[in-house]
Amino acid sequence: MRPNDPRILRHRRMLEMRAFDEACLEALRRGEIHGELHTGINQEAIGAAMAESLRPGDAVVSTHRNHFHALAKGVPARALLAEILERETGLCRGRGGHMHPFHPPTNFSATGIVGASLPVALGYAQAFRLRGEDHVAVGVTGDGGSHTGAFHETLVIAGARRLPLVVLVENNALAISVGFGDVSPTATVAERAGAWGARGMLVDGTDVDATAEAFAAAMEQARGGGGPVLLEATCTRARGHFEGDPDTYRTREEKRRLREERDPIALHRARLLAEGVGADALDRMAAEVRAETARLLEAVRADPLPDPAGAALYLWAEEA
Ligand SMILES: Cc1ncc(C[n+]2csc(CCOP(=O)(O)OP(=O)(O)O)c2C)c(N)n1
Repeated sequence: MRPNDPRILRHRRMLEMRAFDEACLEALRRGEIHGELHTGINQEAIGAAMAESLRPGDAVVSTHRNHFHALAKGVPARALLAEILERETGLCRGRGGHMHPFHPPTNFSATGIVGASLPVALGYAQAFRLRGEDHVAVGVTGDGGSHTGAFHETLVIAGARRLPLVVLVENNALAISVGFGDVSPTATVAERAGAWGARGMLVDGTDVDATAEAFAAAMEQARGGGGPVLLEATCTRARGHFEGDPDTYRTREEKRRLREERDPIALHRARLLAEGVGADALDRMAAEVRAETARLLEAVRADPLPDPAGAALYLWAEEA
């Protein structure tokens, strides 16, 4: 197994993302995270695929389920985890928490307001155009967000101006408890793209190889001046909408089936094994990633919490 083999790197990235969210779950259980936590478990293939085609100057604006997109954009894992654990060493000094990580050096941000990531990404795309830069803005949303007015307004402007924007829809078929099929007028989100003069693409977001290829093609088109792309990646959500969601709108059997049949890491592992990669080598890599993430969590735990006396800091921009 060559560690620089792109197939192995993809696999490792997925393992790192899952281990990251498992570390968040552990921290939540120990009372180290307050407020809501939305994990991306079972959606790792999309984040890992994004990481390959994003460049430093590109922008990513994500959602409440943002950890993997941040890691894909190159946001430092330590400062991200520290933000989630509300530490002074976090991206926003512990004031933003898991739904509001901001990292200007990598042009990464997120919002907990459904659909609101997209106009912000549009703003990045317009700025890149005005400055004559060949960067691409990626706005991420879930399928629920694809029904919002902001989604439509963003694509109207991006289509009319041929802006360098990729709208990435992570379609896990649920918006909290609402099934995609119960509320969507179309069978897919991607097929709506023509209405905005965008290219529509649909990919199986549990297949990391196919998703990496699709995301690369979307980025290439947007970067090359070909106008916006609406890329829909289908996937499944293994856990409740947030930690604490009783998740009674799905049967146990259905959840078991999703975990067993649509886990992107298990699917990719099976493909690598079939291609001749050794099981031992993959197990070693998984153990290594788990150990690295455990060390990361330990390090973040030792970081200080914000001083309550500073609660009113950073609320207003200072005059220059
Ligand atoms: C404007 C707005 N309306 C409602 C909510 C409450 N809310 C949070 S997440 C969510 C569902 C989002 O579903 P989807 O976009 O499919 O993303 P997923 O959670 O499946 O990743 C809702 C309704 C919100 N955060 N913002």
